[in-house]
This record gives sequence, structure tokens and C-alpha cells, in this order.
Amino acid sequence: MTPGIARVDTRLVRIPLTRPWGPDVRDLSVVAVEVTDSDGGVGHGFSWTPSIGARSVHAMLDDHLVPAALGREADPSAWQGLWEHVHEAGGGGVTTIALAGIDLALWDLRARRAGVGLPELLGRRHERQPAYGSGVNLHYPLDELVAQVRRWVDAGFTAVKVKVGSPDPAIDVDRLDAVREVLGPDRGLMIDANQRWDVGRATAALERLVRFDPLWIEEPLRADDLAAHRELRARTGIPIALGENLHTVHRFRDVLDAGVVDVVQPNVVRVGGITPFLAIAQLARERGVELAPHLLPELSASLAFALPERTWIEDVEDAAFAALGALDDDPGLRIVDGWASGGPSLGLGLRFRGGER
Ligand code: SMN
Ligand code: MG
Repeated sequence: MTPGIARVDTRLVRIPLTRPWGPDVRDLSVVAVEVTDSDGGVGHGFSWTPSIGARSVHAMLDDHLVPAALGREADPSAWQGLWEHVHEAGGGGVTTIALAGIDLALWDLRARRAGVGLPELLGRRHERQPAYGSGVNLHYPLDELVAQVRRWVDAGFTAVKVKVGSPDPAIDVDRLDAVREVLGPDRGLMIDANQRWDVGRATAALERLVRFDPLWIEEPLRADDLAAHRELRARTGIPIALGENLHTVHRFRDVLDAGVVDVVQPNVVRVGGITPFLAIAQLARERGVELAPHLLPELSASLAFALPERTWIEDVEDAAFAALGALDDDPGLRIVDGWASGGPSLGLGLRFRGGER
């Protein structure tokens, strides 16, 4: 019989970024979640939010999810009941980000009980997956952007992602000119507008940026606006990537049904953990749409090693938890010459240092 959830501890951890993501984004926040089962087994998970809502996520856990979790089976099958319990506060967002902490801890516990790392628990199919260099760099002056792209080329990446959506679209053209020159014609270039455009601006911008041959345009529009995506889909042939701001399998189904997305990018924490992430990956596979997990390379790679398809891993420069010194031990992920390999030998391999209750 599966043991029950006997105890859940949560800690808010602030992690300074060595390379800030903007003038007001100088650290990341994680809520570390530790689940103890009735046999004394311990699983480690986390919720994550870069700049908005860390204390809300912490409170959602402590006030609602932890009390509702106690006594349930210490197994990821607890997910649906916990989601229904907090749904009144929203089907996705703070609720799912918080729920991820418990879901990840329960997967960690399952892998620890089995004595294996997450890729092996899920059934490893790949020793390596391709990784791309990525940066939160719209605020970088041109010389810093070019230097960053040089570092990625020197590190062996065959594809990189840069931000677009400058107030003056001519600036994006100048920046991509400089980036393409460093990359040469054969390396892949992804561009990410982080929801900054409306349909008119996106159409005009993409007409000018199409000559840089982007592998995808990411979040050209507000992620919530399905009608706008339908319009833009009819106006550009550039593949559209989105998903880092969708929170449920239902919203992923909506964008897939509408035919407006070429690459789906669930963030494993924002969607509520591994349980819903696997359902979204399955759905994308059924629809023949590419999957590229958003951020969190240590965890995303563990999942990608067990998926049947080739899957891009996003490596935001100097932002991996291990590189930021946030972890108790080495999660085992290696990113070398544009390939992610390795992975944790036990559980998720992600136990965070420090933090406050
Ligand atoms: C991004 C989003 C949130 C935090 C860092 C970076 C970005 C990406 O949109 O896709 O990398
Ligand atoms: Mg993005």
C-alpha cells in the first residue's frame, strides 16, 4: 500500500541572479517543498516564480494545499484532487505554480523509493537532447548582446534565442543583423517577443524580421488572446511558439485546436508539475506539434530524456539553479557543445539550500 502524506514543509528561497533579467528582476524565488510520508520517506519539490507572486505561492501552499494534502496517498495521483481543491482561486496561475511544489516532491519521492533518477523512473530514451543558448537580453546594449551571442557560439551552441519587441522596430532589425552576423547562416535563431505586440505590430515587425529566418517567433501576442493568434496565424508563415504563460492542459488543447501554435512550451512548474506536463506532452504528440519545455533546464532535461521525440532544452545564460549555487548537490545535468546529457542519479536531484518558513 502507498504510504500517506504525513507532513509537508515549505521554505521561501530567494536566489540572486548573477546576470539580472532586467532592472527590477535581480533575483528568482523558489518555494522549496518537502513531503514526508508515513514511512518516513522524504521527497523534495519546488514552486518557482521569477519576479511576481512568491509570497502568494507560499501562502497558497501553507493555507490551502498543505492542509488538503495531509493524509492523501503520497503519490502523484494526488494531483487532481488537490487541483480541484484550490480551483476556486483559479484554474491556473498561483494555484498551479503552488501545486507544482507538491507534485514535484511526490515524483521525487516515487523515484527515491525506486532508487533511481527521474529520467530512469519515466523510462529514459535519450542519452542527450539538443540545447539552445537563451538570454533575457532586450535591455542589453548592442555590444553586450553581440558578446553574449559570441559566448554561445564559442560554447558550441547550434541555436540561440534572443528577445525582440523593442519600442522602435528598426532597433530589432539592427540587433538581429548583428546577431545573424555572429551566428552565420547555419546556426538556428529563435526570437521571443514576450507578449509585447498586438496583431498589427506583430504583423509589421515579422514582415521585417522574416529575412533573419527565425526557427520560431515566441509569444508574439498576449498569451490569453486566442482570437489575436488566429489573425496573426493567417498573416505570417514564421512558426509560432508559445506556452510559458498557459497553465492547464485545457488551454494547451485550445491553442492546438485553433491551429495557432507550431511549438508548445509548457513550463513544468507553471502548469502544476510533472503530472500535467506529461499530459500536455502527450497531447502535443497526438497533434504532431513540436514540444520545447520552457526554462528550468535541470528538470526539463530530465523529462526530455524520457520523451520519445527530439526536444530542445532552453539554457538561459548563468540561470541554472546549480550555476546560481542554489542547490545542496549536483543535479548531474551537463550542457556541453549544444547538447544536454546526464541527469540526476536519485529523484529529481533538486534540493534547495536555505530559505525561510
Ligand atoms: C523567459 C521567461 C521567464 C523568465 C526568463 C526567461 C523567456 C524565455 O520568455 O522564454 O526564456
Ligand atoms: Mg519566452
